[in-house]
Amino acid sequence: MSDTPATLAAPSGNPAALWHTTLAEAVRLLDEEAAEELLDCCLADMGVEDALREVVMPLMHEVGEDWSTGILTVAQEHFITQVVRARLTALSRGWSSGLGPMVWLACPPGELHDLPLFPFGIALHRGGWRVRFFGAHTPVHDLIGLAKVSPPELVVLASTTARGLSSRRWELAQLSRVAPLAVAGEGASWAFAEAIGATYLPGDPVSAAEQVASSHVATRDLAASRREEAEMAAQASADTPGMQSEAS
Ligand code: B12
Repeated sequence: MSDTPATLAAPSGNPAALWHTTLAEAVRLLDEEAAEELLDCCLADMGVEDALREVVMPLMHEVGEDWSTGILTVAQEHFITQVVRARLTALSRGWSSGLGPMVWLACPPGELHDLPLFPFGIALHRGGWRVRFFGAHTPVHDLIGLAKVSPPELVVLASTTARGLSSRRWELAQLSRVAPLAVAGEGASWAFAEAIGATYLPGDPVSAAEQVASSHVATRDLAASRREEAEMAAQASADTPGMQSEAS
C-alpha cells in the first residue's frame, strides 16, 4: 500500500460510510494498490452482498455524479471503473457452474454499462443460480435464437436509457415469448416491462437478485407442495373404492 491516508483496519462506526470514504480517496489519488486492498478488506469486513450494495455500487454512482459535475476527470472515472470491474470479474469466477436455475445477463445494443450486471449475477449465484454473462451491446435476435434452443429460467436486460430498450421493443416482446424476461436499470420501468410481457426489477442490483432468488424458491416450493397435494389426492381416491369406480 502506498501513501494514501486510507487505513486497512476495519472501520468503527458506520462501516459502509467509512469504507466508502477511504475507497473514494484512494480512487481520487489513482492509488490502485490501495483501492484493491481496500476493496478486498471491505468485502471481507461487510460480506459480499452488503459491500457491493452499500459501498461499491453507490461509489460508482457517486463517481458518475462527480464526473458529470467536473469534480473527477474522465481518466479518474475510467480508472475506478477498471479497478472495480477487475474485482467483480474475480468474484464472478465459476458463476456458470452448479445445478440451479440459469439466468442470462445482457445489455441491449448500444448500451455499454454492463457493470451493474456483475453484482446482480454475483448475488444471484450466491443464491444458487447459474449465470451466463453476455454483457454490453448484445444483439437481441441472438438471444432469441439461443433461447429457442435452450431457454434459461430468466433473461435480464439492463439499460441506462429508456431509448435503449424502447428502440428494441418488438424484438424484446419476441424474446419475452421464448424465455421469462426482466428489464432493469435507469432506463427500465414497470410500464415498459408490462408492454413487452416482461417483469421490471426495481431497486439496486443486489437487493433485486435476492428478491429474484427468494421468489423463485417460493414459486418452486409452491409448485412442489401443489404436486404433493395432487399426488395425495390421487392416492386417496385410489384408496377409496367408490372414488375408484367413479374415476374409471
Ligand atoms: C462506469 C460508467 C461508464 C462506463 C461503463 C463501464 C461498464 N462496463 O459498465 C463507460 C466509461 C463505458 C461509460 C460510458 C458512457 N457513459 Co457512463 N457511467 C458510468 C457510471 C460512472 C457508473 C455506472 C455504474 O456502474 N453504476 C452503478 C449502478 C448500480 O448505479 P446506477 O447506475 O445509479 O443504477 C441504479 C439503478 O438504475 C439500478 N440498476 C442499474 N443497473 C441495474 C441492473 C440490474 C440488473 C438491476 C436489478 C438494477 C440496476 O441500481 C442503481 C440503484 O441502486 C455512471 C454513473 C451512475 N450514475 O451510475 C455513468 C453514467 C451511467 N454514464 C453516463 C453517460 C452519459 C455515459 C456516456 C454517454 C458518456 C459519453 N459521452 O461517452 C457513455 C455511454 C456509453 C453507452 N453507449 O452506453 C450517464 C448516463 C446518463 C443517461 N441516463 O443518459 C451517467 C449516469 C453519468 C452521469 N451522471 O451523467 N460510463
